[in-house]
Amino acid sequence: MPRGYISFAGLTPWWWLIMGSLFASCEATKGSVPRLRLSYKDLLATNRSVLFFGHRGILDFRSLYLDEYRDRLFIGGKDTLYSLRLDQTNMDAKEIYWPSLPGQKEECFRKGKDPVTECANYIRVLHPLNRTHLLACGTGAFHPICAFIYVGHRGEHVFSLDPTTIENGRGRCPHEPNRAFASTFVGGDLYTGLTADFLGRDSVIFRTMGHRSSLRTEMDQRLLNAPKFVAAYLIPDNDDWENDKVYFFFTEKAVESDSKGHAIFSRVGRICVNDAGGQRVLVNKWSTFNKARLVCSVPGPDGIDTYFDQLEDVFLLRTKDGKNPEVYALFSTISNVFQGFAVCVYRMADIWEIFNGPFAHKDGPDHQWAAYEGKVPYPRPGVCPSKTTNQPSRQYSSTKDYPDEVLHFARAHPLMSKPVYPLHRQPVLVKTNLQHRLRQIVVDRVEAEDGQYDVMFIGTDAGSVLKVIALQRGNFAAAEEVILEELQVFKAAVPITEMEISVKRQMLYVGSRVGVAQVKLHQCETYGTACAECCLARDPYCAWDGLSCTRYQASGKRRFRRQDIRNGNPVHQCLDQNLTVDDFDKTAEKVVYGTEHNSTFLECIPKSPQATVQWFVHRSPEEFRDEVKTDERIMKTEQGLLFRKLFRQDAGMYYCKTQEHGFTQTVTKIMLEVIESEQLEQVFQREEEESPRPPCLVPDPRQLHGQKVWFKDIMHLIGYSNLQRVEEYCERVWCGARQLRHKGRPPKSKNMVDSGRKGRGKQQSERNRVPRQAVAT
Ligand SMILES: *[C@@H]1O[C@H](CO)[C@@H](O)[C@H](O)[C@H]1NC(C)=O
Ligand SMILES: *[C@@H]1O[C@H](CO)[C@@H](O)[C@H](O)[C@H]1NC(C)=O
Ligand SMILES: *[C@@H]1O[C@H](CO)[C@@H](O)[C@H](O)[C@H]1NC(C)=O
Ligand SMILES: *[C@H]1O[C@H](CO)[C@@H](O)[C@H](O)[C@H]1NC(C)=O
Repeated sequence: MPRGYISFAGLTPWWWLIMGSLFASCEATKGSVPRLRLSYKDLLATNRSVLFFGHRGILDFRSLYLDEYRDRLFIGGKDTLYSLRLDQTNMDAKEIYWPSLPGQKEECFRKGKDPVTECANYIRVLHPLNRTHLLACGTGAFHPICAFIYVGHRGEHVFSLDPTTIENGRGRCPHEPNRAFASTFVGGDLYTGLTADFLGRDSVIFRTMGHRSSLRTEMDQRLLNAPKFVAAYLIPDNDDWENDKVYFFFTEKAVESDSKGHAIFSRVGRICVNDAGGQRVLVNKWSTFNKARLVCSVPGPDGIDTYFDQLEDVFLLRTKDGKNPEVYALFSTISNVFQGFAVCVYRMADIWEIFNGPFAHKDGPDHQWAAYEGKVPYPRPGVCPSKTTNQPSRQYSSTKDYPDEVLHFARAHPLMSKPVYPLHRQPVLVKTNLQHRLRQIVVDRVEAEDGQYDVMFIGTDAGSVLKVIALQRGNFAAAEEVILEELQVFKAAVPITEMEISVKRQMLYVGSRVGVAQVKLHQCETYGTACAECCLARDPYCAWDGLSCTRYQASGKRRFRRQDIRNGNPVHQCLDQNLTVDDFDKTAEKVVYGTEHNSTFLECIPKSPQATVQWFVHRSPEEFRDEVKTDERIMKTEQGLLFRKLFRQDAGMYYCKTQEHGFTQTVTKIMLEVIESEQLEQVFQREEEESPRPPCLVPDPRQLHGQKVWFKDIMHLIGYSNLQRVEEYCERVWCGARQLRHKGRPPKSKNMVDSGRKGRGKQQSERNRVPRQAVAT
């Protein structure tokens, strides 16, 4: 219990007690449960997400390119490419059908590959080529091909492939539909890290296409050792373009690891854009390639660190001035013992420092790895030819001028001695024992009332996206995570393989095998209609504007804005507002019928899983409202109140009230009617005696009033619209009852409320499966 609580409690005024308990609950809250969970249906119903599944049944999505200049989204799937307009609600999807070259499918099959899942043209590379064209490459049924796609100028919506531009794509696109690779297009050149051959053995970083000479890494395990490429970016060192470098992020087998096993380490590697290879040594090979280890670890209780060594995804958070971007990296553990994920943030300045530091060196097979302490030749390997290296005394204007000594040294010392540590030397986010794996990350830096927050969107392998912030309190304390939302973007639990963010449009683009979703980064009104709800959400995008929860604009007009990301304390923020939306009379009322001695369920799902739920009952006008006493018979569950056996005295008005950080709210009001067993018997008997027609026929609803309670109740529960179900239900209960009664046993029935609800739910989900926007052509 926090100290504050006790001192408050020492002072007896009641309001001190209340304040104290509010702070206590505030501090005790753990952020590991999402504050808001939105289902697939919720997202579609509120227009939070729009889905695209392609025109051919299955998209088999592989790649996307978000074109903010043209307001278009380009999508690569199996044998198809799509262009979607983002500036219109009907996205007007245009399609290009681009199968593999004639004969390739058959050859692929002949070589033992799977005809359904491998022998097709999976489009995996999409880059802007120039003002009118894109570069697209596909696996071409294990025979990679590239082509130029005409997409027109801004404002036009044209989309076509010129078949005369199709050429061999080897070294630019993997052969396999799923093998990891990374590429980036810089100044007319394509930089690609991949395995470039049919057998998947030639791991290489290539430069192809442009005016610069084609280069590759040597086939040498010291350079790349069974790498898995994750990302590639151009990140300039400074304003001098001659120093521009392309960075590759990957994992590989670690040569320098002490452990005898096959340790996997994560790396950042880089090359100079103006590398031209060597003249006599390293001809047509990279002469400036260096790499360093990326460390992401947490200290364990026994002093042994836990390392997250497998890189899952990398996001480059660019700053407004373009300098010093931050590298957000999502890692997983390799351990068989437990599954863990972590996000570490690296500053480019720290990465540069490591590349300026000592090289790793090993004298021979029996020696240890250590920092190289001898004289490093000039120009230092890894330094790009520039004004600095091109002095009158020593003219190195190209890597072709570099002395052989430099190139020999570079070839033997690609690895830096020191690893790169993350900001604060620890992850900003650690997740263990999750039900699902984390796959993708994008980050948005958001201005809020009390500072700047990096909102992380993390894609899982269960079709969902987590929206998370990490609150850093001091440089060395572990960050506190707050999961703001969990969005079930795809109905099926499919892995999310691609994510892009558009800050301009405030949208997230999420790709999985089945399709692509456009999801709004925020929808503030979802948090509720009270100041306290908005505040508790702790969403940096949202603030209370005096009337509702809306998008927070830092630079907006000086209006009355309430927001408290750091503490999420509504007491401070909303003191003059109602902290209690507890109007028992205003809450909409539902009626639930239960049968005596049967089980019944009153549903109440709080908006926030972090809220506590209380149930109250008002049994008769003479009695007071009481808290429901739970026991073996009446149980509180996460979804509501369960009566395992209903008594007639349970009838009454039930109120479900939630409480979170001092904010209370009546969520649901349910009138529970208990159908007594004698009543039921009578109905059955009357049916049998009076009615010559089959009683299960659904009568005209207008005749129901005051007549047969039994039918009326069912109709009420299931809804008049679903006559088929009424009949089914009726058939089951009534006919079953009659048979059983002949055998002298009471009829059996399921909970009536339940069967009605399920029927409706299913129908709705069918309807929602393909939203109208998604099928637009
Ligand atoms: C969602 O969008 C459609 C079409 O733009 C619109 O008709 C509908 O009212 C929207 N629904 C909500 C809940 O905003
Ligand atoms: C873009 O590249 C294509 C293919 O090389 C070429 O045909 C086209 O003219 C170029 N467009 C512009 C605007 O340079
Ligand atoms: C607070 O709630 C009361 C009763 O529900 C209502 O009369 C009052 O107008 C509310 N005040 C504000 C500021 O919303
Ligand atoms: C509910 O269950 C009780 C006993 O389990 C039974 O006597 C009664 O007929 C059931 N009611 C209905 C509607 O099936």
